[in-house]
Amino acid sequence: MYISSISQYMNNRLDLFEELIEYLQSGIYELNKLYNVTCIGIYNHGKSTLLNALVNSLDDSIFATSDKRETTESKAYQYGDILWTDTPGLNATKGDDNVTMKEVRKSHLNLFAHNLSTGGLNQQERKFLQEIARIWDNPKQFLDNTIFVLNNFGGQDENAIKDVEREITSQIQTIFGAEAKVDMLVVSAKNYQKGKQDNKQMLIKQSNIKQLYTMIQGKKEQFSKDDIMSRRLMKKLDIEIDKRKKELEECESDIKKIDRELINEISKANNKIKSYRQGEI
Ligand SMILES: Nc1nc2c(ncn2[C@@H]2O[C@H](COP(=O)(O)OP(=O)(O)O)[C@@H](O)[C@H]2O)c(=O)[nH]1
Ligand SMILES: [Mg+2]
Repeated sequence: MYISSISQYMNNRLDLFEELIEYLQSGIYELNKLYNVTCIGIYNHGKSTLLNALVNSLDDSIFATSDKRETTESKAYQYGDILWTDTPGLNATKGDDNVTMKEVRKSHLNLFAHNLSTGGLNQQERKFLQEIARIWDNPKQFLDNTIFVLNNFGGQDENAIKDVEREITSQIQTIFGAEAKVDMLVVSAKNYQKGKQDNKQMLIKQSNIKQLYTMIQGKKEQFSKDDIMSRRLMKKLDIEIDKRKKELEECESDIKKIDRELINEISKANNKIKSYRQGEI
């Protein structure tokens, strides 16, 4: 009984270390993984078209676009050294929101696509941001890693654009705090695609897609500098190691218990032998 307990203890110990090694390996995988840019937003606000423009898919062939609800699952596509991910529209269904939330958790940078001609953020968009502000460990970090992309479908005039920008900034600050810094850019993905197809430099320039691309690259470089992922990983590792330590301490206390039981057994056996010698048995 004693020997088998010891071997069980050793096996437990080995299992724990194996788990820890697996965990470290998954961490290394995470560090090596591509920079992930995820596009989120309400259905039909131009998410897929925006991603097509960013990956130079001028005929919308990479990310499905349509007036129908087209994207019901996420789709990821590598272009350059970035993994671009399209998500289902917010609040099309509850399941879609969960898919999107999972993608946002994995992503390094979010593009929050919003159709400018609808005015400020609607209730569904605010609800999604409120949920993030409620459940995120560090909601400010979400904002640092998010660009609000206002899709200018209808060529709104400058004053109307300024009004919407102000309204959205104030809506975001209501949710994330008055000090919250909001990265925002007005773009026209369709104009970019048209400009590229017809070689119209003015359309390309005014579409702001290149500025958005530069902003994304800037965020990416900042990310490598800060090495957020490795800091996140170190924090996770600390927690994991603490957990393992606790489990090992429990094993140790089990071993001590077995020790005490063994000593007890030995002294019982000793007493029996003594009694035997004294002719009591
Ligand atoms: N005029 C115009 N239409 C756009 C623009 N971006 C998207 N659309 C159209 O809006 C509709 C929805 O776009 P889509 O990218 O599928 O939106 P998603 O549901 O958010 O992915 C499609 O018919 C697009 O052609 C744009 O910049 N300008
Ligand atoms: Mg779509």
